[in-house]
Order: sequence, then C-alpha cells, then structure tokens
Amino acid sequence: MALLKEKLAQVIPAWREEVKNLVKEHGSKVISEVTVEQLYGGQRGVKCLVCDTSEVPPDKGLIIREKPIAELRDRLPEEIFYLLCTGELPDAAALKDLQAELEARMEVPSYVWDVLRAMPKDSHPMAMLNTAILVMERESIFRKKYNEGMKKEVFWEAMLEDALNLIARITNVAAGVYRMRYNKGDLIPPKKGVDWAANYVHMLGLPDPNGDFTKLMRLYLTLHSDHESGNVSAATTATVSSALSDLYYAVSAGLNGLAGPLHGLANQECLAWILDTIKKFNGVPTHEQLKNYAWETLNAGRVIPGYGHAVLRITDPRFDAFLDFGKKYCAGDPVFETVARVFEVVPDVLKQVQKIKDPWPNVDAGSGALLYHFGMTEFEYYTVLFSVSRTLGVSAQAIIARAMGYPIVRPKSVTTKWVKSQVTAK
Ligand code: CMX
Repeated sequence: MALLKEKLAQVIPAWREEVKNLVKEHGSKVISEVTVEQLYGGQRGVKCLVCDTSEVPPDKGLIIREKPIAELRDRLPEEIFYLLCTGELPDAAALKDLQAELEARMEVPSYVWDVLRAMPKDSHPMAMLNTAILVMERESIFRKKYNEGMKKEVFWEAMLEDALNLIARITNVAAGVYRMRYNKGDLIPPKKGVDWAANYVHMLGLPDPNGDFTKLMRLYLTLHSDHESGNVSAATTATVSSALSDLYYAVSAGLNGLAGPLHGLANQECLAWILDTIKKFNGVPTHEQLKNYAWETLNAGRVIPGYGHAVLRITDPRFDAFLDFGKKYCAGDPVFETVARVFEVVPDVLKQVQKIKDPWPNVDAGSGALLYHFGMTEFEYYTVLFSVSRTLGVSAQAIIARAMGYPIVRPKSVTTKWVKSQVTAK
C-alpha cells in the first residue's frame, strides 16, 4: 500500500470519531448567523462550510494545516498535497513514495490529445484544460467501484486513486495545452526521476538554463494549492463531489469557476494592466503616472486586477513570497519593477475608495510578471497554472469529504418575498 494511503488509513478513524462526537454533543449550538446584507452579498462571512485542509484568517492569510504559507515556501507542491491530505508533511520515504506514485501514473491517454486537437484553434486554454479533465472521466476508479457496489467507508480510497491519477496527468495535459495552443511544436513526454514541478517545466519546453524557472514553478504550484473552501473553485468542486460525482466531474466544474475574471482569470488581467501602463508611459511609470493611471482605471468603472480580496484584509503573504522571489531573480526587469512600484502606489489609491474593503495586493498581483520574465508571455495561459496547483487542494478536500462521509450539499434558498416578510415581522 502506498505510504500516503497508509497514513490516511491511520488518521481517518480518529477524525471520524472527533466529528461524530462533536455533532452528538453540540449539534444544536449556533455558530453563525446570516444578515440580509450577507444573503444578497455573496454570503460573505457566513460560517457554513467545514474545511480542515487550510484556513484564511483575514489578518494573517493562508495557513495550511496550522502552518503559515510563509513557512512552506521552500516545500515541493507534492509535499503540500501530502500535508493537505494528512495534516503532516511527509518524511523522506513518504515523499519518495508519493513521487514514484505520480511518476507511474503520468501517461495521458491518447484520446485526450485527439479531443484537444479537434477543438477550435482559438479555444481558451482553460476550456482546453477542463475539456481534457472531463474526457478523462471514463478513467474514474470511483465511478467504476461505485457501480460495483463499493461501501461508503472506502469511498475515500477510490477518490485517492482518482486524485493521484489526475494530479499525475494534469501537468502533462497542461503542458500539452500550452504547446498545442501556442504552436510550440511536438508534445514533450514526461521524464523520470524529477519532481512534479520540474517535470512540468520540462514538458512546457521553455528554456531554463540555470533552473530558476523550475524554482518559480515549485513556488507557484505550492502557493496556489489551497485557500480554504469558500472560494468559487473549491466550493464548486465540493458541491459537485458531494453528489458523488467523481473527481473528474468535480474538479473540471471547480476549475471552470477559476476561469472567471474575478477569481483565477485575474492573473492574466493583472499582467495585461501592467503591460498597458508600461506601453502608455514608454517604460517603468513614475509613481505619479501610476497614481493617475489607477484613478483612470477606477473612474472608467474597471477594477484594478490583483488588488482586493473577499476575505483578506492584509497584503496576501503569497504576494510577499512572489515579491521576494522577484527581487532575487528578476531585479531590473521593467515588468517586475512596475509590479513592485504599483504595490507602492495602488493601496493608497484604493484606500480612498470607501466601498473597497481590502486595498492590498492578492496572489495574482505579482505572479504574471515573474512568468513573463522567464519567457511565458502567453498570459491567457496563466490561469491554467493556477488550476494545476489548485487541483492539489480541491482534490485533498474531496478525499477528506468522502472519508468523513459528508452528505450531499443542500442549503436552503429563500424568496425575496420571504425575506421581506421576515424583516417586516421583526
Ligand atoms: N478595484 C476596483 N474596485 C474594487 C477592487 C479593485 N481591485 N476590489 C474591490 N472593488 C470594488 C468591488 O468591485 C465592489 O464594487 P461594487 O460594490 O460597485 O460591486 C466594492 O469594491 C466592494 O468590494 P469588496 O467587498 O471589497 O470585495 P469583494 O469581496 O466584493 O470582491 C474581489 C473581491 C477579489 C472580487 C475584488 O476585490 C476584485 O474584483 N479585485 C480585482 C480582481 C482580482 O484581483 N481578483 C483575484 C482575487 C484572487 C482570487 O480569488 O483568485
């Protein structure tokens, strides 16, 4: 038995017991309320989901299994997956074992490439990625075993199988999307004996003479892996998977949400905004020019991409990690210098707009400039990278949800007429 599966088999019984007792002893206690404003405001702040893989306190940012993301910057993404699933970082043997599992599952069925080749040439890379995930649904172990009468107690084992297959192949698929969509030549097969992110870089085929792009990819895939479960991609994956739709259906659905401009697509829009400013001002803009351009954007009724957050009220620690990386590896690059200068100017502008609750940069504000620096200039593709990483988190969440036997998600909706009757009565 693979070591990750062995570890999960060890920890799951205690988690089940803990939640069973919690519900038994405190099942009727109130932990959150909903105001009318929240009801019509995207349910902000309503505590109605459980997520044990990570949490995002507004004043601290991402914490994975009680470890702040700043402490995990140098970890490999596959170590993060193990941490998300089990609550512990893997030891050397468990990491090696997980890497071997992924390596053994990396081959993408040839029909996936046939389907992608048949798509219109101008398809968005996210539509290509999500189509590829969906066509692989026929590979689902969960669906097969469910149809054979698998018991509920072992749902998680089949989910883990699907997750490992999907995670192993998604870098291969994503690299293939890149090479096909941007006419980069033949697909590059995966190689043996390298870590997950390094293999992705290898299959993308971009030059990486001193390994710095691989370092960025490891960081990128670690930082975007999880962000609790209320965001669009995670909540969607969890809802779809709660219907016992298998992981291919669930992850494809969640990543379709990530393709929205207010969520994962913001990273492509962010770099576009930065490049526009450089073009407009013929180089790295001055502080004054940036301030004026930020106001121009706001006055035109547009958002400044990469700034603001539904939960955070500080500079996103993931942005800090990218900024530090950029200072070390991309100093002097005008695109990176502009990102750094925007950070010096834009928060003060946004603070003056009363309705904006968070004037600080989120994860998307800096990542695009770093990818651009290493030659990945097709910014429509950036959300695919986010998706590859986020697959780690949403898959871990889905494995745990099935292990815990959580039921189908079905909150209650109400009509506006009912809301009116409630508030008038009160
Ligand atoms: N520029 C301009 N206006 C902004 C803004 C920004 N960066 N951030 C928030 N606002 C506006 C909102 O559009 C909203 O305006 P309306 O009331 O007119 O609709 C108002 O301020 C209040 O918004 P909020 O409560 O502060 O933020 P929300 O929780 O509604 O939205 C987010 C959060 C991320 C969608 C928003 O800040 C935004 O659109 N930012 C730019 C896009 C972006 O960077 N998205 C990536 C987020 C990371 C991710 O999830 O992937």
